[in-house]
Amino acid sequence: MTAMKTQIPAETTDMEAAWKAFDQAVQSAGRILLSTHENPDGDGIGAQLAFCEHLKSIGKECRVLNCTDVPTIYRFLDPHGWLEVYDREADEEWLAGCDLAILFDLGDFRRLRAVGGGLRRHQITMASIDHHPQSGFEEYGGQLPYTHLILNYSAPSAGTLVWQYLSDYRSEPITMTMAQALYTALITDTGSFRYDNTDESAHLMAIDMIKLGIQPYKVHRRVYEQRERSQVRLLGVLTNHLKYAGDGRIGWCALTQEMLKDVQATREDVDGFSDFIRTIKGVEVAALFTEVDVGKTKVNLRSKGNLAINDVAEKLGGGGHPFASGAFVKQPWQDVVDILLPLLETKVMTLDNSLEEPSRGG
Ligand SMILES: [Mn+2]
Repeated sequence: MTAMKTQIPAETTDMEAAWKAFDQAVQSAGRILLSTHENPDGDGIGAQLAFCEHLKSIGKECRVLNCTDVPTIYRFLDPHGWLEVYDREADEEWLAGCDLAILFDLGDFRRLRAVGGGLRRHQITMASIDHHPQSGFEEYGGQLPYTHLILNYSAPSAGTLVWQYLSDYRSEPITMTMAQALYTALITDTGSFRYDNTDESAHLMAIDMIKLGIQPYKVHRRVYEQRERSQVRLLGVLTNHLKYAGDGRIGWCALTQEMLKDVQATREDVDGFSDFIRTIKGVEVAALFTEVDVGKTKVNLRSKGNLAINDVAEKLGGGGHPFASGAFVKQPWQDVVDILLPLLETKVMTLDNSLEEPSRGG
């Protein structure tokens, strides 16, 4: 359950050279696979779809294969049905013939699941475009398996990196559908410009997307005003079972399979709940435990920004951003709570009674 410690690679120092080499790899490839992490979010999906459209427009054979399906709220970004779930039997041959795989927003290599296995089996050349601390590459002897690494921890989203690439290397203008996908990547990863990763580049990108014709309110409505009733019912369960620890500086909740079933909710409905707990006054750290199956627990951690919590996620075999991280643990949720809460309590003890700052998501 403890993650093997490998050396955390430094971010790309010479971005210009890295993009140039990456572009050459793209230009010389015929068949390209795009993928992102399991349970993909708006950033991974938006980055993939914009890039896929770009590749198709320059005549590349390209498919988007993810190890798990896409949340329904992001379907509107994919009018052509490009997002596919990888099926080893049906897709193995196609994957084996790829010249390049481009991975977005991945963080942990293991989060490619079956797709990662396929890339490994066929030794496909890989490029990673990311803004997460890197982990999960122990199987590669502690070396990142990417031939091309575009890693910038301060990029607000992986979509931002894609925008930078397309702005510099695409000869045609970015299209409306690409802009809409990229804008979705940006707003979902910055909490609509609220998290501490929101910087000048985030707003400059938004301006560019608006100039390209997107209407921000329309995207926001599609992403944030399509809540399933099952999610609203589950929110009721969450608020009823919310607990506090560490003098109110920790807000936490465990959602069991039974609770989900009671309100006919799914795992997808849990999205954003840890961010919600973080918004509570006095709460510095939010922890959400979801029993995804018997003996399997998903942990989401959020921090208001005064305490890094990704080290705690790493202790559970996960990882992420300093203020937004998580882990998937093969233990009953009660055990995970028993392990994690004391760690968080020790952590919040180190805080003095002052600061209150905004925070980030990933
Ligand atoms: Mn991201």
